[in-house]
Amino acid sequence: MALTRHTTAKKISQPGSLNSPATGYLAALAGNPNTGKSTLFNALTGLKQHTGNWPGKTVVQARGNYRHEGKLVTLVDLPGAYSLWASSPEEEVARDFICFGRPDVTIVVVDATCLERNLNFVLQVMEITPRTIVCLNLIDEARRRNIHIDDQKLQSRLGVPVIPTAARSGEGLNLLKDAVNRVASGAVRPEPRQIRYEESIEQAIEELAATFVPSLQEGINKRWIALRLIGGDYSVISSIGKHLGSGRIKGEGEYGTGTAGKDVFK
Ligand SMILES: Nc1nc2c(ncn2[C@@H]2O[C@H](COP(=O)(O)OP(=O)(O)OP(=O)(O)O)[C@@H](O)[C@H]2O)c(=O)[nH]1
Ligand SMILES: [Mg+2]
Repeated sequence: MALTRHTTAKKISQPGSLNSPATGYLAALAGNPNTGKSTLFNALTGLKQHTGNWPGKTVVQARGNYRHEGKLVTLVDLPGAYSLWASSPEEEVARDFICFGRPDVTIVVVDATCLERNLNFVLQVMEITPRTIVCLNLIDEARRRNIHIDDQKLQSRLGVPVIPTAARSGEGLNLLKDAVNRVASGAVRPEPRQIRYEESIEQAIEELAATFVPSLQEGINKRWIALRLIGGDYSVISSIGKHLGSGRIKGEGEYGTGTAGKDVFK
């Protein structure tokens, strides 16, 4: 029986739906709008997909799966976002999934015809998770326009796998699936190039991160959380509350909806 939009929306909205499937790998597809994420999603998952809304949002979520070398991979097609500052519902969904959904791999789909503009987003994702793969999509269009990209050099500069693809024709998809399995299984451990900020900021990050409660320290990338807080992005506190059940910041009142009653800071 085909899943209807109604039944799947209910299914996706269950608490905990952000988390990894019980078996297999969870992979997120992220990137700027119009880079071919949904084309890639459709090419990889075929008809094995369902859609619904993200809990509490009117933003559409699409999930699907495929098998590669015996492994089931669940793929989540995230809404297009220019940054992870969470300045729109789409960006908030993308940021929260990458940060709190604990994907085994985040595939950042970039447009090979305007790489430079897309790299900003890549760097932001690499700040959250080392389990990042860059999918250099629309490589056919880049070729047509005589744009040559040295993907090996890009890979060594970024420190994460870079896979050229043309999602519309299927070019490169097998290599992409190989890379997903390798990064998800830990056979390949990317070492993304990290942005190092000026010393005073680095020190503030260290001091702030050391004050987080232990449960937060284990759960997510505390450097990234500290950076967001230093930048004045308190929406991240609300997201911690929603996804990790810890929504309060001492002396600042309630920010999140978490019920565990733990503070973010010690
Ligand atoms: N030539 C070429 N066109 C592609 C490729 N991948 C996607 N496209 C086209 O690019 C356009 C955008 O593709 P989408 O898959 O909708 O992009 P998206 O990233 O999901 O867009 P948003 O959901 O709006 O963020 C469509 O017209 C696709 O057919 C590719 O590899 N080569
Ligand atoms: Mg799309």
